[in-house]
Amino acid sequence: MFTDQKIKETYLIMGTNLGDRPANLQQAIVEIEQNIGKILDCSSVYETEPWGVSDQPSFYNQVLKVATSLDPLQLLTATLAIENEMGRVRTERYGARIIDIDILFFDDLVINTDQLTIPHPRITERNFVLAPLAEIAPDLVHPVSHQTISAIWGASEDQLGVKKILANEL
Ligand code: PH2
Ligand code: MG
Ligand code: MG
Repeated sequence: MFTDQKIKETYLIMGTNLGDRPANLQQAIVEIEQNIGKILDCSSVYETEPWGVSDQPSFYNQVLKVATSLDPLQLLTATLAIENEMGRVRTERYGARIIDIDILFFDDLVINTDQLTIPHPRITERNFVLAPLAEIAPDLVHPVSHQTISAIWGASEDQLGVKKILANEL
């Protein structure tokens, strides 16, 4: 009944650019609620220009705030299991995928191991992360740079486009 397993707040980003992108996000949300924890908040869906490898379809990206009792490695394992279960096949780095689920933050923890880097090391370079994250967590303080997300988003030098998709367009 009582456990000392504290509930943590984690921010995840989902990305998809193959198949039925809205359906892929919906399925991932169901899997996350079943396997990771309660979704406390979610951003709008954004259609975003592909970062890293430009010759591929545009992405749909969405950020979730999730309450979880998993530890960081268990969370990583759970996200990879959902990706596999949804049929993700890994080809080239930054290439097209049915679903990608990345850990952005885990409370204010800082981890640097071979398996896992938290906060995600490329948040600051990516409008496709910053736009949805700033929508739901503008005042969140990055535990390494100590800047708020809205300040980081305001200073972003990424040129790639991000467009909020209205609910009736999904
Ligand atoms: N994910 C990548 C590489 N490039 N570009 C966009 N717009 N959105 C993504 O989710 C994305 C990307 C690797 O994970
Ligand atoms: Mg990724
Ligand atoms: Mg990933």
